[in-house]
Amino acid sequence: MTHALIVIDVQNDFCPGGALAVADGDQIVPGINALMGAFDAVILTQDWHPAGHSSFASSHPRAEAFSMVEMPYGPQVLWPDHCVQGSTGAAFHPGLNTDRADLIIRKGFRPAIDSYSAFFENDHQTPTGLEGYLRTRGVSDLTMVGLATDFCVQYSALDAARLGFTVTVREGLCRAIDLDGSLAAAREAMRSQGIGLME
Ligand code: VGL
Ligand code: ZN
Repeated sequence: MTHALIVIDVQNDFCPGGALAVADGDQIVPGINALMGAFDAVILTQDWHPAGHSSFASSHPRAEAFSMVEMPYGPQVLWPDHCVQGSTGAAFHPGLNTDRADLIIRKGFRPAIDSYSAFFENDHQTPTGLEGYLRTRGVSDLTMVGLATDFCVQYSALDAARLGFTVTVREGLCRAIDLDGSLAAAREAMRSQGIGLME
């Protein structure tokens, strides 16, 4: 059994003071660092949007942040500008141990489509390449931690389970945005797909 730790989007913009701050997002950093040594592989994801990305409310006239729009690929939340390529907000939290990472996978870099999942963009079809990387390394089991539980962690975990990986989400090492009950919905969706939810 080969077990990888997938650390989702532990970036400045998702931590207190950032553009799309998740409450207590920074609190998970020491626990994630401490966990890294127990895995055969450590992979970090990095939300990485060009300026003017279509998921930014600022790219849509009169749209408010956290409202919904219909995109060609389905419904999409509009976010404050965040994780712009090369910005301080897009950098990893300075406390995160990035030296231990075997792979850093960036996502959300195509202007017209968002990518919550580490595996597929929000059309659920365009691959990021992570599946091939994991399979060619013989990885069967994934543990996921990071930000945010109800968006990028959930989408990554659901795609991984659908692809046949055995998936555990360590909820104590995740934090949620929780828009309109999205955390409860995410927990239910993950549980129903056989994803292990652990503290
Ligand atoms: C995320 C919203 C927009 C996340 C990324 O990492 O959960 N959420 N971009
Ligand atoms: Zn994003």
